[in-house]
Amino acid sequence: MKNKLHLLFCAGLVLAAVPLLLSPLFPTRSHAQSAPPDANPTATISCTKLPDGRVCVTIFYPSDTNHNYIVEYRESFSPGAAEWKQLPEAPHNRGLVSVTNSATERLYRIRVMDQPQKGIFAVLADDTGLSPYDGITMDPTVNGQVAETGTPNDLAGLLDSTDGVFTTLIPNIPSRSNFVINSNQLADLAGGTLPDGPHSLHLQKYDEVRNILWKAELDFVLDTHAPDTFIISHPPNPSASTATEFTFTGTDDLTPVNQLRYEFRHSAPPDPATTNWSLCTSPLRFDNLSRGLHVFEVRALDLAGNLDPTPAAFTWTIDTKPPSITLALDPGTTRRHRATSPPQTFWSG
Ligand SMILES: [Ca+2]
Ligand SMILES: [Ca+2]
Repeated sequence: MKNKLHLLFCAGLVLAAVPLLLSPLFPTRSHAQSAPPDANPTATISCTKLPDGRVCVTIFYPSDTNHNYIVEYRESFSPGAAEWKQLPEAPHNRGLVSVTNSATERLYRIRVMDQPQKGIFAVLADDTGLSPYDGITMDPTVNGQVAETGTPNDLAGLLDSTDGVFTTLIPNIPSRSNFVINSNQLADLAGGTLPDGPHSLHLQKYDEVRNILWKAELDFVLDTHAPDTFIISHPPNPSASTATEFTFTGTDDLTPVNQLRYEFRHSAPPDPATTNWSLCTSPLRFDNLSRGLHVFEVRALDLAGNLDPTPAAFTWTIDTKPPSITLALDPGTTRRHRATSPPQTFWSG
């Protein structure tokens, strides 16, 4: 399910995301502060249901640097029933924010700020795999942004803990700048290697007396291990049928079996046009196959986009001729004869 909705709303843009239903928009009174008169933010919101039942909400908003935008949400549609909270993943002019959650309803809004949004922000540089917004990735590289005024000071990080000792990642980072935290730095934070699985990266930016100025948190799931693929059923070999069906499955370290995807390749040499990989599901049926040699390969694909490097394969030959029969001739003598239709009597002197 994927919906895209647009709303033009002076200064304060309110977006409503209702997972599993159409996403209605509820323009409400603007909560905008003193926005410039030419500020008419236009945004789109889309909801995508993930295989595990969660909903990925993606909001595209302006990325111009002449205005400062802030994306906020609250958990209830009822006015005053819940506080607006800022989406920390949404730097003021990044233009895109995506959040994945199990909330049944959420109301989003975009506001134009009259002051630059301050803070530090972090997102995955390349959220690989089925969804570029689900936080499941084979590449843990983090892109970040510092947006504040003041003197440069250290940016420090801590992985998978909130009460440990933060390690300086970037000394004296400028007060308005972008930064990258690569996999080696993350591995250092992890104490040697960054294992597959869920992680929380906590970032802190300090002032000149080492007080914490800003915090940011980025949750992601690292998956660098490819799944395995298994063919469960296949045609006999040789086969007399030009139609057949395969069933197959796979296993992965992190992606549940029912969320694995599969690609297949079927080739019947010497036809090279049939050797592209295509997405498929099990069971997979083939009809009107030609006589001769066939090769079927299937490989699993996990949610992070890792492909099984050793696809499961099955080779078989289709022979549509009736089976040969043996005719008894003279006592003690047999001759092989390939039957035709209808069978003919064969005599030999
Ligand atoms: Ca992903
Ligand atoms: Ca995996």
